[in-house]
Amino acid sequence: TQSHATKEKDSNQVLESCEEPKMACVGSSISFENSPTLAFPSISTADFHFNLEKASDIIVEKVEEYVNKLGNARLVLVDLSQNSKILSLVRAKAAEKNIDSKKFFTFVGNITKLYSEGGLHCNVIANATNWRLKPGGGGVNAAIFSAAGPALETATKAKAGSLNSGKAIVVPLPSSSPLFSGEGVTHVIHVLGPNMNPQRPNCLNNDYVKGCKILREAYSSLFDGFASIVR
Ligand code: AR6
Repeated sequence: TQSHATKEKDSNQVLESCEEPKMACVGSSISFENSPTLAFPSISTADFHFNLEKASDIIVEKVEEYVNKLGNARLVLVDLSQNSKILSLVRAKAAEKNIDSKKFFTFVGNITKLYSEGGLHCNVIANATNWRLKPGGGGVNAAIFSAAGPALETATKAKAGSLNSGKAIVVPLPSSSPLFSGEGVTHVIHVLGPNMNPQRPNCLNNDYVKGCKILREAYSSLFDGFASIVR
């Protein structure tokens, strides 16, 4: 319904003015609950067969690089299962770094239902897409295009017809999309990661020198895209 988006807008305004009792100010520490939040899946590690150890190093490295540049905005790595290997690797590696756990954490849930099923407000979600920026194909791409309805395909086409690997593209989600009205998602950022799956286009044949470089570029491009929305 429209009411969620309205509710969220109101509480953001409250957060800025810091006046209401409902307000999430406790002493001088401001709650991050209504902060701009990017939920992102682990790029390339399922259908694209990218090595999980290497991917988890890169995720933690890039989060560490960006998290303090983003003000009070949050980054959340999401996966479907409690047993997700990539989530546990990233959690363990992030714990060894000096990363603020309010600004970066992992979350188990469907990225298209984070608010309705998980109570987590994420105004921006990332999609691990394909080079044609087309719906379907399985994984998180199929889930996001399906949950967002045709409005996302139209809005995506208006921005670009294809994407190079290592790049991301920010797509504002029309308010007619159920992801906007039901989940409070205002933007989808499509990201194309490196592909190690011989059954998919542009396979890198286990060239992890290239692959890691492209995955780093993909996360930089994703987080730069999120920063451009937050600003
Ligand atoms: N919610 C949260 N996480 C998810 C969801 C979901 N609904 N679905 C999958 N994941 P993948 P890739 C996690 O395969 O490896 C597509 O067909 C999943 O467990 O979606 O970059 C595209 O069209 C994993 O951790 O993306 C491309 O052709 C992560 O999301 C290709 O797959 C990424 O898995 C891209 O492959």
